[in-house]
Amino acid sequence: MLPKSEDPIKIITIERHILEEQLQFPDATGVLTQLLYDIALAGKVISSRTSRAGLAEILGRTEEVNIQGEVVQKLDRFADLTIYRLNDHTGRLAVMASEENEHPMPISNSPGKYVLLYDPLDGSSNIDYNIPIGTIFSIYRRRTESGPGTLEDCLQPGRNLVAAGYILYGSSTMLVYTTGQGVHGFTLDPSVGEFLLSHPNIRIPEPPVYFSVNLGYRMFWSEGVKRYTDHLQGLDGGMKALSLRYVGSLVADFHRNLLAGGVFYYPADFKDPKKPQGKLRLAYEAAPLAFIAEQANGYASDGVRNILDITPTSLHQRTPLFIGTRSLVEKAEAFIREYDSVRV
Ligand code: AHM
Ligand code: MG
Repeated sequence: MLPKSEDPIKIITIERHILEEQLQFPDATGVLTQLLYDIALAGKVISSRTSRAGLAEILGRTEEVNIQGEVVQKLDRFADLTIYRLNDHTGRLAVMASEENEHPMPISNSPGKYVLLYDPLDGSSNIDYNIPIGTIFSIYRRRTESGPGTLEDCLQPGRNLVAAGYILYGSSTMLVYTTGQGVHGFTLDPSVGEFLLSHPNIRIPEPPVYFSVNLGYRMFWSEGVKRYTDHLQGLDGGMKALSLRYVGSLVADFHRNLLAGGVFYYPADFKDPKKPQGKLRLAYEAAPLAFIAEQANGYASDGVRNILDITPTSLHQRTPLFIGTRSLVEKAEAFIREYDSVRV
């Protein structure tokens, strides 16, 4: 028996949380709720596999090269198929698209009203080294009226997002999501197989602590980005130096800065002088995290514009990305405005 003065601990499962959020919308049909359950389930399945990634039957590469020109890891393929198969028959989606597939995957069998874009296993170059990796997901309403969804349904600005989130496979597995009602984080309790609310109403704290960037590529950056980096390091005397953290898994780097305060950036670079571009993809990496950042009082930009205002023109379009504490992202925009005549 609990002593009278002590409140019982309130255990909120992800199912309960999503359902309670749904109750705030009297017109809600429950379809989005079910879709989020399905994604949480996919997260549990992928988590159970990633936690065994060191085992011989899983670790290693397939022979395939994906649309990005990268060797597909077996776990990438597993995560991609898991999400697809858990969602292709439910009647909730019109179309899906993922980093691992060149074209959208329309749902022909009783298509539904939502669109799911996902990066099944982001940071997969880290798989072999036991470094956290993540799944990123975005949900839109379809634009087309009926029938299987199309590319047009997938190419929407982040501003239209209905829900977005990520699952981080780290020292524990966490699912963080928003439906535009704040950002909420859940930790998977592996003993019961449930995501439990552990981080309600996440807001990026002040003052910021970290900056996260691949400093090894400094030589390829624009003048504005170099000077911005000097600024964050306290080299121009404009601010106290931030601490540097970068693991090379976007979800992990973003998550740390969401909880601690800071900025992650992957700028345009001039490795190919004729074609400056970032590495990260607008539709299924930058936009969903931008929605989460904004809901947590942060901001995301491509250096010039709000990421959420950009309409992708192709599924795998890349974008520079600056994301995290609002004041730090706005500072990046200011440096780029001042020093970069060329739009990067
Ligand atoms: P991926 O989608 O192929 O895994 O690549 C994206 C990853 C991000 O998670 C991470 O931020 C970035 O690539 C790291 O790139 P780099 O190794 O150039 O620093
Ligand atoms: Mg990725």
